[in-house]
Amino acid sequence: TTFMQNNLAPIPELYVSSDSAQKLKVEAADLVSWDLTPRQICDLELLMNGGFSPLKGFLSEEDYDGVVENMRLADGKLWVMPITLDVSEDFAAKLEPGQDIALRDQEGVILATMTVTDNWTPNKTNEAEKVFGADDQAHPAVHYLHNTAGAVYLGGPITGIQPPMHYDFRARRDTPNELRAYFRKMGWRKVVAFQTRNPLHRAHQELTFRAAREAQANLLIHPVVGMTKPGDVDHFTRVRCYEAVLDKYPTSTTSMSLLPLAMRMAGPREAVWHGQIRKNYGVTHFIVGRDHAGPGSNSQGEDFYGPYDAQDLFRQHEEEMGITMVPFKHMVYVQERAQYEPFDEIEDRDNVTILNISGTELRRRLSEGLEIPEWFSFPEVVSELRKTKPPRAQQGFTVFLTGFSGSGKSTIANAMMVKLMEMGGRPVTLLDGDIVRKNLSSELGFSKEHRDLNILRIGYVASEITKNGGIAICAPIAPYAVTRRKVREAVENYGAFVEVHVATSIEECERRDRKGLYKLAREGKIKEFTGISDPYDVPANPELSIDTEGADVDNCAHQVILKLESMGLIKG
Ligand code: PPS
Repeated sequence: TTFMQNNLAPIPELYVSSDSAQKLKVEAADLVSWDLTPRQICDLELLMNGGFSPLKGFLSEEDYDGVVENMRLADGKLWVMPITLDVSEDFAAKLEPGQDIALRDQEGVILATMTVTDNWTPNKTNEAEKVFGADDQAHPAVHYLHNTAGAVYLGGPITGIQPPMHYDFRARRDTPNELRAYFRKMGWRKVVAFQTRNPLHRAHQELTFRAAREAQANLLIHPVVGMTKPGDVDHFTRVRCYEAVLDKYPTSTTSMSLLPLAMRMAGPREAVWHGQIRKNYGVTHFIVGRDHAGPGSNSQGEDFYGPYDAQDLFRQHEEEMGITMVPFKHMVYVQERAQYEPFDEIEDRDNVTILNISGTELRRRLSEGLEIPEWFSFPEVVSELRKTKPPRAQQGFTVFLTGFSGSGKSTIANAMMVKLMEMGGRPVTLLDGDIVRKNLSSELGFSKEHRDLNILRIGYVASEITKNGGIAICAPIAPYAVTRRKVREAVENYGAFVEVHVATSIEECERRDRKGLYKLAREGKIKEFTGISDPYDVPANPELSIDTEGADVDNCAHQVILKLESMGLIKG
């Protein structure tokens, strides 16, 4: 099979001709419409452009049963992944058999119409067990199946109107027919594809180049940019990394194209699915590694699949798929020879130093700003990755001061802001209670509902500042613990949240009464006054609690700065 060459004739797509597309789009505006989820948009794109050939639409119930149980469509053709249009029960209930519906993207643009021939409630437990190996929600696709996917599946043929719009890396995106045309034009009769959802390092570059050389083929780096495993490096960063690595291959041997696939992390079935998709893209050879498209460990802490299950299942179906598997070679760096070698080909293993950095170790080094050696990766790749994961002392964070009116929050916040600006490096924004109430929340009063709205707005702004690498200092009363918790969660998506309780007692605040408000509150002239006639939940676990009585402002601000230093957020 290694002598296989590609058949580069065009593959059928599901789009109508451009003349009819305009007409169909107008007619489709009257149909009941379904707003596609991000995953469904990915699936639809590959259905329409032929990437999922031989599928002609979302699976019918009969095809679905065949795929789940035997990895075959009702007509006997190999297909391993259920490509289903999951919808809500309410939406499904209002459809007649055979009804046409419009499929819209998230902006409401009609991408396709679908004739709904099938409408059924799947057995999700069975699907999880048969397709993903276990009904265990530690598997991201099983989690998706139970928590995100609708209860009902619709099946039926698709009529494509237009592909989903992509504004990023347009020159790097190809349909199967565009890639086939490219291979034809370049005279590439044998092409090895490398599937990836991770940044490429030197070992990958070596193994892919070797795989191509051994198959006497050209190389296609074919990374997934649709949906990958939650927590992966974002595709914008990855594509910049891939572009840097592309320059390391001899010119005109290697190309790269982005695949808008929504991965399921289904291991063996996923590998076969990937192979069938690549075949549709005009590829002849496909690299399958150890634990290909593995989802990580299950809720018992064990791997979902055996390390070579994917290779085994692929090998069983290789002939039928018409694409040759190239088993991934485990490449390691041999220090004495200063080069990468396949581990199983090293004969003097005991006499040389073999170096390797695991994925976990790489993430640790990135997050702590430690050295990543040149033998491991390319400087351009490391520098891109460092930008997404700057060391803590360069990441954004939020300091959230909470306490009674007159407790000293604003004074401490102002002193801190100046100290942080003196240090430099990151922009600092002060979201003081008064500033916010003037600029963001001018229509709000002091009811529970209004206070919550006010704090959630502050939290949103602080989380955006944190996301973009700035420092947000917030200084509202924020009397409700539940609301403070929501702000913490919003911020912690992007960086550290440092809750500081300015713990001046209500008696001391009232004694100081700097704005004369406590007097008015006692007289009943201000209603719902925190600490007098309105509640304050004392923070249970703040990062820091400051006693302002007997300490000057400078010292209070310094306490916060020391805390930030001990958390690694600023350099001492
Ligand atoms: S909250 O609860 O977090 O939304 O409050 P905040 O936005 O920080 O606003 C508090 C400031 O508003 C003044 N003020 C009152 N505070 C508490 N309760 C009542 N009823 C009230 N009415 C007006 C008061 O000056 C607070 O300012 P600070 O800076 O905290 O002293």
